[in-house]
Amino acid sequence: MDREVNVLGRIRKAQENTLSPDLMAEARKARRSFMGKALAMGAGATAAGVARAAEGDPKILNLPAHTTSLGQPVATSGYGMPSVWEKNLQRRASPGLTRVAAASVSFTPLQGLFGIITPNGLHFERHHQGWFDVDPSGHRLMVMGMVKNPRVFTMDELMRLPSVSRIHFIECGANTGMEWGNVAVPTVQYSHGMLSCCEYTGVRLSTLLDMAGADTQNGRYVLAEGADGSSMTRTISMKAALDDVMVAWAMNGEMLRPENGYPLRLVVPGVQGVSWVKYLRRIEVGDKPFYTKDEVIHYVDLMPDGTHRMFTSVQEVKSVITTPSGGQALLDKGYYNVTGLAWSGRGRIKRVDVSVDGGRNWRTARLEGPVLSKALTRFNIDWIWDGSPAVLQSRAIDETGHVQPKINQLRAVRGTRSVYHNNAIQSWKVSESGEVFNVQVF
Ligand SMILES: Nc1nc2c(c(=O)[nH]1)N[C@H]1C(S)=C(S)[C@@H](COP(=O)(O)O)O[C@H]1N2
Ligand SMILES: [Mo]
Repeated sequence: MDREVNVLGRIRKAQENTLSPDLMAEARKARRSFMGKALAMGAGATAAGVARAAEGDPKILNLPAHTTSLGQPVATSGYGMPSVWEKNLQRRASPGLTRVAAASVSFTPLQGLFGIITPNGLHFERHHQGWFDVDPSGHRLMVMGMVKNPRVFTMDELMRLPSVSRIHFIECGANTGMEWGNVAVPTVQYSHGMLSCCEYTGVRLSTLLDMAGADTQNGRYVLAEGADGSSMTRTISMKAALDDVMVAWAMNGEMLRPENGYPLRLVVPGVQGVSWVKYLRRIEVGDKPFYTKDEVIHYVDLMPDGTHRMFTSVQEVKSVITTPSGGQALLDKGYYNVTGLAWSGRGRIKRVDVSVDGGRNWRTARLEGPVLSKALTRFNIDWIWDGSPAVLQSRAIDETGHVQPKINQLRAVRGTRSVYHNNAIQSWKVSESGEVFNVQVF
């Protein structure tokens, strides 16, 4: 009996790789002799014997354990985690991109996401000097400068105020920056992954400015400062501050993650990520831009005439195909759902066109709802791949009529010495083998 079971065990293992005719014959033989013995031993042994024999025979229904037994008990983990089968979907840092991991970036795996919302654990991270898990009981937000009544708020005081929830994208001004000169990175995670989109909950900055009696006539600028040692500081306009800027404590239904500014961050819809100050501790109203270190040196664009463009206040219309994208492989000819994301700091996405021949012909993609202002918009389009080489591109147009440019159109205006604010059309080449590569098409 032991011998029979061993034979069955070995065959079953082998079947995980191949089902050679030899092994099939051996399995049938082993099963016949095993069944005979089991019958001879009487009814008691039969059920177990048949079950074991079935495991060895591919023609008998072999039910997986999850259809025949009890599952895990509740609360195996108090905070739910993704399936073990999804463990390769991770934020990733680009090796060698920065010298210090505390002043670096981890990229969102856009190729593995669906819809428009970025799960909190996969939100990209950009720190100028590392992240902290700040104790909310000791955290304060000061509102001062050109205000009648300077105020200091605790978290409890802020969270009593009327709150709003809004879905917006956040994109680092350096997103796609490595692609400015040439093709630099292999996948959409590294080329476009300094991009996320969440539902934020918090109080409108205008509410706080109102409570402090801000001089919104002469105080045309607002400074936001973070509580990390680099005291990240950025100027925004009073116009934006009174419009849709939020002081947020929540992201996708839960408190902010420490990496993303817990317990408080500024949300500046449509504006580059650096203005979304994390660990927000101070708001100052002033009558001119503050010209802090973070705005005169960082995230500036060297223009063709040699001047530096500062205070880029809007992330221009942009899109990217996330599947198929660099590093992926098409398994066979035939139907594919080409999918991607489009966004604009100026408002809603109006239309996305997709080309499969490097920009000669364009078809209009389906926009999936909801199509929200200053949020990611998901697009899909049908494609039958005939097995020949193809170059996939997407081109977004926003409600203000701005059209996503080709890389050479962008270079014509911005020159060749920029890093930041690259919203050019992305090209993915599908080779005959089905492998997908990052390429530049002029
Ligand atoms: N306090 C503070 N705020 C900060 C930063 C920082 O280093 N410190 N980085 C900024 C930059 S450059 C970006 S792109 C965004 C990134 O936000 P995230 O880490 O939540 O993705 O935060 C911004 N706010
Ligand atoms: Mo950034």
